[in-house]
Amino acid sequence: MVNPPVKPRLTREQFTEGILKGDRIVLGQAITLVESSLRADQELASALLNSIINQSGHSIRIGITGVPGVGKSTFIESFGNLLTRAGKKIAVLTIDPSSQLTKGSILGDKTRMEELSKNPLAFIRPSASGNALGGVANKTREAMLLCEAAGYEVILIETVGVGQSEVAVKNMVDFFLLLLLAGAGDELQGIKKGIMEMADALVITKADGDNVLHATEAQAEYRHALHLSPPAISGWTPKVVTCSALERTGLDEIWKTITDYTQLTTLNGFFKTNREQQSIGWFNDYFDQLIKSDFKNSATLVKMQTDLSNEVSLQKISPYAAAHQLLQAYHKTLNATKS
Ligand SMILES: Nc1nc2c(ncn2[C@@H]2O[C@H](COP(=O)(O)OP(=O)(O)OP(=O)(O)O)[C@@H](O)[C@H]2O)c(=O)[nH]1
Ligand SMILES: [Mg+2]
Repeated sequence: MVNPPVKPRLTREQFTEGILKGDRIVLGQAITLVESSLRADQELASALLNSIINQSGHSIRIGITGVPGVGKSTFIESFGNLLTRAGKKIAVLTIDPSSQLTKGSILGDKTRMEELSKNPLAFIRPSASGNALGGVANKTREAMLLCEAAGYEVILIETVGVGQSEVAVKNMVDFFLLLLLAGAGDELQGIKKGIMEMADALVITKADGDNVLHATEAQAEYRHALHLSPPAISGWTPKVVTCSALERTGLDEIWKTITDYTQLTTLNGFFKTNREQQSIGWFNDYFDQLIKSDFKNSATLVKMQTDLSNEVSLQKISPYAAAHQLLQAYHKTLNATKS
C-alpha cells in the first residue's frame, strides 16, 4: 500500500502570519505543534512562540475550576456567549485529566458548548492532560499565548479540581474562579480551605428552580468563611456570587467582578507583577523539565539512578551522598559530550 503523501509542515513564518491574521486552522495546527513531543516540532514551536511573544499577553486570563458536574462547561457556554455578544473574541481551553483514557468528556464538552462551538468569535480547544502535574495540560500556557496572538481577548481555562490542578491553573491565570454547588458541604465537594482562599471569586452554580434558596444560603456561608481569611496580596476582596448557567442569571455580575478586579489590580500594579512572577515561574518550570528530560535521555544515568535507589533503600548509601554521586555522573556525561 502506498502511504498518503505527508502534508508539508508550515514554516515558522507561515505559522506566525496565519496566527497573527487570526486564522483558526493555523492556530489549531500551532497548538498541535506545541503539544508535540517530537524534537523537530519542539524546536519549531520554540521559534514560533518566540516570534509571537510580543503580540501575546493582551487578554484577561480566567481559570475556572470545580468538582466534576458542578457546571463548568455549561457555565462557559453561557458566559462565553454573553461575552461574544458584547463583541469579545474568546478562547476556551479545556483540560480534562480523564480524557487521556476515555476521550469521552471531550465529546461531552462539545455538546455542552453547542452554541459556543459554532460561534465565529469563539475558539474551543480541548486537550488531554498528559502526565503533567495535577492534570493540567503540559502546554496550556503556550496554547494561551498563541490564542492571544491570534487576537483572543478573553481566555477561559476549564479544569476539574483535583487538588494540585487548581494551583497549576492559578499560576497561569489573572483571575481564578471557583465554582461550587449549594447544599454540598465543603468536605463533600473536597474543597480545601486553601483552594477557596486562592479564588478571586466563588460562584454558587445552578441557582435556579428549587435551588435558589439553597444557593443564597450557601452564598452567605461562603461569604462568612472568606471573611475570616487573611487579605490577599492583590488587594482584592474575593466575591461570592450565585448564577444559573441554564437561566443565564448572575453572569453579568461575574463579568463585572472580573473587570473590577482587572481595574483594581492594574491600578495597584499587582496585575503586572503577578504576570511577571508567573513568567519567571514558567521559565524555571521549563528549565527543570528540560534538565530532567536531558538526564533521562541517558540510559546509563537512568540505570545508575535505579541502582542507587536500591542502595538507598538498603541503607548502603545515604540519600544525600547518592544524589551527589548521580550529579557527578551527570556532569561527566556533559563534559564527555563537550569534548
Ligand atoms: N439546573 C441547572 N443545571 C445545570 C446548570 N449548569 C449545569 N447544569 C447541569 O449540571 C450537569 C453538569 O454540567 P457540566 O457543565 O457538564 O459540569 P462540569 O463541571 O463541566 O463537569 P465535568 O466537565 O464533568 O467536570 C449537566 O447535566 C448540566 O445540565 C445550571 O445552571 N442549572
Ligand atoms: Mg466540563
